[in-house]
Amino acid sequence: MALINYASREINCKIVFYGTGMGGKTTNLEYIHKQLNPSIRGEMISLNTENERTLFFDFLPLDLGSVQGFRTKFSLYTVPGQVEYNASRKLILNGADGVIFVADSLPTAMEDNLYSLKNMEENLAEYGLTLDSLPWILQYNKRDLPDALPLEELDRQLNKKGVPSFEAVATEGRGVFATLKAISKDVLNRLT
Ligand SMILES: Nc1nc2c(ncn2[C@@H]2O[C@H](COP(=O)(O)OP(=O)(O)OP(=O)(O)O)[C@@H](O)[C@H]2O)c(=O)[nH]1
Ligand SMILES: [Mg+2]
Repeated sequence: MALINYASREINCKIVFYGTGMGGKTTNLEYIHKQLNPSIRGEMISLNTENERTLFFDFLPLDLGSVQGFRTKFSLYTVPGQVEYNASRKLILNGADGVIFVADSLPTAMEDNLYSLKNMEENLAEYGLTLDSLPWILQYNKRDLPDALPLEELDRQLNKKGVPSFEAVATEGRGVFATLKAISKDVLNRLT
């Protein structure tokens, strides 16, 4: 749940980038960090393995300024996608106000996408949440690759709930802010 402090008129929201290993979650965050003015964003913290895979999480704080008289802050987190780091994924999902599920568009990643989505559902269930009770959206990443699956196929397999979905090329920043804006709007709408 978002933390709303009426005394200091502050709102804190937590957005989590979830999805399979190597799908592009950290790349999304790096792009956001690179593009935003330092007056809006804080420092990005990444805890990596020696080969640049996320070990525990990435974290990027944003200060969006005043929204309807409340100073509005977002904390962006990525989970480690590698299967063996589920304890971390579960911990990071705790208290999430919204999730961007980053799916890898490659045919060879479909099984991993499905596994990760199921894993997210299981981890949410541990907190008494479901895919219907939490705002979440899909990002189909790596659209630049020639063998990327058609959108209809990704939708058919991953979007049984019919949530909003966005195409992206995180390495070039394509679709990154569209995805972030969509989930932010969703999360803020739930508060009002
Ligand atoms: N071609 C292409 N490569 C991408 C894209 N987005 C990310 N990558 C590459 O995919 C690899 C993995 O990206 P990461 O952002 O580290 O993936 P991750 O989801 O954070 O992976 P974990 O931390 O292991 O969960 C990197 O080599 C990226 O450069 C994209 O849109 N297109
Ligand atoms: Mg990562």
